[in-house]
Amino acid sequence: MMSRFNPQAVDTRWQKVWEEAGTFTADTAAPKPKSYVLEMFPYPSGRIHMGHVRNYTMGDVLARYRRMTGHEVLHPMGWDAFGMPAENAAIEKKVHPGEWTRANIAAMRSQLKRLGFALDWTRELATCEPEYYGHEQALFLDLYEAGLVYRKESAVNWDPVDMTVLANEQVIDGKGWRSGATVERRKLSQWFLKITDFAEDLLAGLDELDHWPDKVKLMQENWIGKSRGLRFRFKLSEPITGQSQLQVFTTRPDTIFGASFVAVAADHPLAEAVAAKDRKAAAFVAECQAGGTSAADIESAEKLGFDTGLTAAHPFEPEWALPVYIANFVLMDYGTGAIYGAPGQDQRDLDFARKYDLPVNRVVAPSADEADEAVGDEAYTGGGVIVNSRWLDGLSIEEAIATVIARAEEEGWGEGTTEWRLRDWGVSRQRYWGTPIPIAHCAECGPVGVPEDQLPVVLPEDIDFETPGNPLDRHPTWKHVDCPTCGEPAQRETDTLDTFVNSSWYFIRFASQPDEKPFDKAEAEAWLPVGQYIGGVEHAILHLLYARFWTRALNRIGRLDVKEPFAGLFTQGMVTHETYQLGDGSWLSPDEVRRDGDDWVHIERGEPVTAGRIEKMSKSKKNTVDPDPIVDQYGADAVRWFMLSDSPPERDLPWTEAGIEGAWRFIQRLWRLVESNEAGTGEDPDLDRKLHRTIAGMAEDIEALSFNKAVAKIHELANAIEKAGASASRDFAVRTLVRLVAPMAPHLAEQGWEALGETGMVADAAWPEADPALLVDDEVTIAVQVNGKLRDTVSAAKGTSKADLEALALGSEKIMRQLDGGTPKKIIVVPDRLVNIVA
Ligand code: ANZ
Ligand code: ZN
Repeated sequence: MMSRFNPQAVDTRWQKVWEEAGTFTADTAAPKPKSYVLEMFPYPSGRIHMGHVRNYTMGDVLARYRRMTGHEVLHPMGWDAFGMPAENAAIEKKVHPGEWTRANIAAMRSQLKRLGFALDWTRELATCEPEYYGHEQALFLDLYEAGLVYRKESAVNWDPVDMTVLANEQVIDGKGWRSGATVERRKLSQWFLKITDFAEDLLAGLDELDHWPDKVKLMQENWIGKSRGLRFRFKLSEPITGQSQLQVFTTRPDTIFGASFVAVAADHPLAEAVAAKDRKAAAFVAECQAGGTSAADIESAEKLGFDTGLTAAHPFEPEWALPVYIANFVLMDYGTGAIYGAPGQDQRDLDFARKYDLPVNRVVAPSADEADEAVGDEAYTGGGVIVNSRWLDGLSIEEAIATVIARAEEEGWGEGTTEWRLRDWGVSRQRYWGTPIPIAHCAECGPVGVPEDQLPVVLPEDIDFETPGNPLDRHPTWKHVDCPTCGEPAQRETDTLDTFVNSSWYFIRFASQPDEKPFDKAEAEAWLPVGQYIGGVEHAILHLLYARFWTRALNRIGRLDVKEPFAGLFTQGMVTHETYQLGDGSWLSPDEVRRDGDDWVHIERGEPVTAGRIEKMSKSKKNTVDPDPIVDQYGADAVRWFMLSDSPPERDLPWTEAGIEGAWRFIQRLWRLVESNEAGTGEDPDLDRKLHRTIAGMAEDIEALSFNKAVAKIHELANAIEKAGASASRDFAVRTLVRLVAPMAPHLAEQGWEALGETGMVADAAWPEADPALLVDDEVTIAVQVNGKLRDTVSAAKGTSKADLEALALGSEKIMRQLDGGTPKKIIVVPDRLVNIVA
């Protein structure tokens, strides 16, 4: 009797079987090749979304496939559980961040479990638990001891109403996102990690990451930002605070004859000295210091300057006195915090020059003929030759750069240098829900690391969010401790670590999780590096860079031999959905609208709805689809199948009702094939060939993460099986099909494996082997000639006998027409190649 595949019963059944058998528990001691498959762990925001489902399905297919190909697989899952949303929930909903986070984790864990992912849940971790962050504190202290952690003053965005430091993204148009107060720039003593120590190595290491997308490597390269250039000193018209020179940095010394002004950052000592004597200058500096600290804020702001009245003498033309400005677009912490502007060749300098009526000279042109062309509103930033530059004229940009650097070094007023865009990583956060920084501040001893036997420094639970500011700072008792060194009263550090620290080493803790230390070296190295890491491209820069740094830092202090954490990286596309809007512009969710012919209407109100662009699913546009009801209705396998089938994994996947229904119907079709299978006899060579090609092709596709191609091959194979009559080949093909779909549709596969009377679980079965003999093309094309001229081709099985080939050739209509009833004089046959008829 035929029955429908019933995922509601089947899914939970097999999930329980896998769990009870510990099928996906990774065994470090297993004598098999190891494979570490990891997807970026989620932030426990409350519910999983389709983006998670897609990401984790891809990793799951690879993990299950690797198991079937004889690997011991580590495929863990955990929670990136510290961060601001929990604190916001605490303020808005009056629930403790820990309670909110743990409830979300529980909800999301059960959502993930319903999808049947082959995860090793015994290694689950949440970064907000002392069992995790205590080890992080120990690692932080190790790095402190090794000189890779230090403290320095640094500017932060300060919200004077909420009395808190804001992240750059919390500053909107210069105002605090919650309070609306104008944000101030304040200096605070903060903790930094010396990522710049590794700049060269982080850059060089990219070359060896053959299994990373080029675009991600390029983004990392740009972020690290290695620039070669010249540092040199201008002589000032009068000394200021004892300094008669001003040092600038340029990457384009070839433009030196185009210099028309000099500018310093608002926090530059020269600016401060001028401001001390001049009220207007002081007001300008204060204005620059208001507003956000992010590079993007600075980049987009209007270019403003203040003329200090000082001038700087041009190094080659001392009589040229260049005005010295304080400018809002010059950053203090890059290069020397001072520049010269060459408006003909730099857009920012041009905007500035036009605004303050400074000379604009062209010193680079596409060719020497264009030397006199005026510069309009656009600076010329392209290549070409140097013009209007005395003895540099006619040189290429590169030659001119080298020439100027050589002269500066010879004459002693400058040096060729390398500057890095990469800054040390500021990890101090003035918030509660994060890893406490394990330091005590003592009046006598300064900052002292908390001794290992006093770790973890646990976050206090009894905190209050009613009053503004950092709850750790305001806590009545928590921060008061005795100095670990001298025993005098001291104060705990009340800053917590950036959550990116949590995600910089979680993959190591997954690999090895002893109680007494962060990880065991040998055990961790049995798994590391992660063979395949999968996640969103939004983490292409910071998370990956920090994890690469952290791994190198551990390597430097001898804790690990590996340097690169992720051997393979894949960034998947997003799940998208059409958007819907009412006439007033308000967004509607997909379940509030229905189709009406070619139009859309609001289900309850009947109002017309405009269907808009297909965009990434997001709460703000209400175009999300919750996975839970979809799993209820269609089952895990259909959802997984749809996530894999319709688009290449690196592209966006538009969610459609038709798509998920199609996947569901195909799952049912596969089930019918299994259910109706009968043991036949005899061979079906065509089906055998199709099967073995599918086996080989799918292995390649899965290894290349081309899941949509693998799915397409399953479709073809299913078609071929459906068409074939009963035979031993067909029976074998159905059994093999079940193994082939096991990574993608694991519940159906287990149920089918059992229904076919196979033993054990399909999850433990071996990936089928392709027979090489059946992979070669065994149809050959035979050329048929008449008197040496090609008249037709026929196809035949390889190895067809001479007599059969002769008959085939003579049977061709074209040849019969050629012969026109005559009898051939002679027929020459070259097996597998040609038949030549002499007429
Ligand atoms: C003169 C010049 C002429 C420049 C020209 C550029 C183009 P990258 O390549 O990113 O390293 N600069 C240097 N220090 C700065 C600071 N602290 N804040 C803002 N801008 C700064 O950028 C180096 C270039 O950025 C330098 O080269 C300098 O302007 C500017 F046609 O010098 B250039
Ligand atoms: Zn002390």
